[in-house]
Amino acid sequence: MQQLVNDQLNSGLKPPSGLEGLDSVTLTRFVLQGQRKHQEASGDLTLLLSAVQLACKVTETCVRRAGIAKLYGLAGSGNVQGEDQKKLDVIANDTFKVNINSSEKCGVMVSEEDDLAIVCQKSSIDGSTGKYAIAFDPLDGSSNIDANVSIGTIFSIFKLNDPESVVDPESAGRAIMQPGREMVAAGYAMYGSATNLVISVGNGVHGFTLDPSLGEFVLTHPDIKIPSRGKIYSVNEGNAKNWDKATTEYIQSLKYPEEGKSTYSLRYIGSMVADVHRTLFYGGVFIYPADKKSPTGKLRLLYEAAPMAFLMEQAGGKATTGKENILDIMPSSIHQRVPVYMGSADDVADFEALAAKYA
Ligand code: AHM
Ligand code: MG
Repeated sequence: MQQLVNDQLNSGLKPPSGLEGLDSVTLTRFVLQGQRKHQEASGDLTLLLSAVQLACKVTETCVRRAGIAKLYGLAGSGNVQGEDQKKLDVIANDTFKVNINSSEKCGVMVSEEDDLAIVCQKSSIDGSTGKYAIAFDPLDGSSNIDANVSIGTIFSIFKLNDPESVVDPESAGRAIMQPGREMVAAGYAMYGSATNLVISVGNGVHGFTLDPSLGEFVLTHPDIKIPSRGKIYSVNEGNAKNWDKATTEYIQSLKYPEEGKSTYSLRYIGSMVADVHRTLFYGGVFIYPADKKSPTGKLRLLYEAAPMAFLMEQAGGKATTGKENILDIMPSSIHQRVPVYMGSADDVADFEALAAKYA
């Protein structure tokens, strides 16, 4: 073993041939190495991402033990959206809030589960406010929890323009309301058959898988690129009677294509994280439209639509509301909902052409 370590050191830290598997790129190493390339970087984003990473690991442990520890079912409270909160929703929310707050690198938090924006604790060293803001959905797809279907966490991180102006929930909310294009990092964790953490800090999209034996996220999918066209569409088709003309005609065109073209397959899990994850890897479109019952759609801009749009664009895909690029929207409230059409660039472009026709 000592010889192996010596060989590794002597070869400039490259693992000896045949032993490359020993050289896992962990998320921590990946982020630290990325930060070292920026001389001016203070390491604050690295520390914040490390808090997010830890919260994902704690949440995944709770998800895996949920059946045994009796964590399925309702917590007996409702959230800001008027939805029942599951026990795991509440645990995940507390986990993310506590870990992010303790990092002292974040001035503002917005959670799907909390009505108001949260002002984070100031630095215990110099009393300054953390320079980042984070919006997160701690446990997305919670209607799937009890059936043991994949669920996840989604987050977006922004830089605060004026951290010291954050004094109360109102100023905190104003400070985080920035267009998605201003995001410095976005990602999601998926608690599925394996746990993945897919992240972008604006230099492509990189996928990590939790190695349960190490307790570390290991780089397994560097530089993910979405195919320019796919063969799958993903939408809750049960709402079809309430769709607008562009959505109806678009889905019809996938099911009844012109002569010589193949039909698309339908896949819909009902967990955005899982549906978007599959779309990133296989291509196609994920859609949650506005409809007659939900005129602005269901998914929330700051912690669902925008971070996933950021990842899509970083992977070479597109994301639109049908009227505008999701990353260009200036939020008007922290829990704002928007229609979502995202995925392979050519597929989304086909929908945009129909949206323009009916505009
Ligand atoms: P949630 O944040 O309350 O879990 O709701 C968001 C979820 C998304 O994960 C998913 O894409 C969508 O709701 C599914 O909604 P529906 O059941 O209406 O198809
Ligand atoms: Mg959600």
